[in-house]
Amino acid sequence: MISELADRLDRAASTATAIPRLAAAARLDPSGAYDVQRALVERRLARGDRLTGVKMGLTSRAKMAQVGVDEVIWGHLTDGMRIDDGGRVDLTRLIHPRAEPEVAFLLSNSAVEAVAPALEVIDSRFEGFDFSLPDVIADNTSAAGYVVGPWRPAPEGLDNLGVLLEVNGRVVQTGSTAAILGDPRRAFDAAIRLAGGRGVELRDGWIVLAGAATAAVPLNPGDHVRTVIEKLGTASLKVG
Ligand code: OOG
Ligand code: MG
Repeated sequence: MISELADRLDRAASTATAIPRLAAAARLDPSGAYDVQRALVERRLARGDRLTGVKMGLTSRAKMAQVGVDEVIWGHLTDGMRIDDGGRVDLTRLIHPRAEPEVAFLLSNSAVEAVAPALEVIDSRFEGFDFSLPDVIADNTSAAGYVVGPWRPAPEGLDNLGVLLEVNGRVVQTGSTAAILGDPRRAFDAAIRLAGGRGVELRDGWIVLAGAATAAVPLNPGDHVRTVIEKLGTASLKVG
């Protein structure tokens, strides 16, 4: 059953076709949903993708409220999801993508080596971007792409930095890194703990996305999306 559910999600992502929710009918609990997520990611790895890190999700109230799920979740990142800073997102390969501002951590010796402003592109494989907790876990927490801006050593306080999300030069969301579990470093610690609890040891060179500080915004053709994070700088993408 795990494998059949992973196949359904894998097909939805690779054909950019939304599917109905699947967790309730399959009686998936969060733990079973992480098994599906693992099987889904393994299909990507079998096609040549490499793991590049993990992402935390629903670490802020703004995100929990937007999707109606209020538990912290995590997913896998692979190199196939990487978008260069300033690079292009191909809308034809996605269903109903959204972008959100993130803080990225670079891992070395189980600790934070550097931080960067980042954008995540999320694209739920479920119709209407509508899901339960086990659905979104099984769907690799809607992961679809990520952009990392310039790395820098972590500044002293990371816990109250202003966050802007701009589309075509207009500010569409504002927030603070304080929205991320009070301090994005807590999301980093949670990533090590939660992934570790499922047998995934974070490796040197991996990145951790802390989870968005604001709600996500839909991507439209021609959009230029940029996040500006106080003290960290900017990361951007273009929608092609
Ligand atoms: C789930 C993924 C949440 C975040 O940063 O909170 C997430 C979703 O919103 O579809 O990536
Ligand atoms: Mg995110």
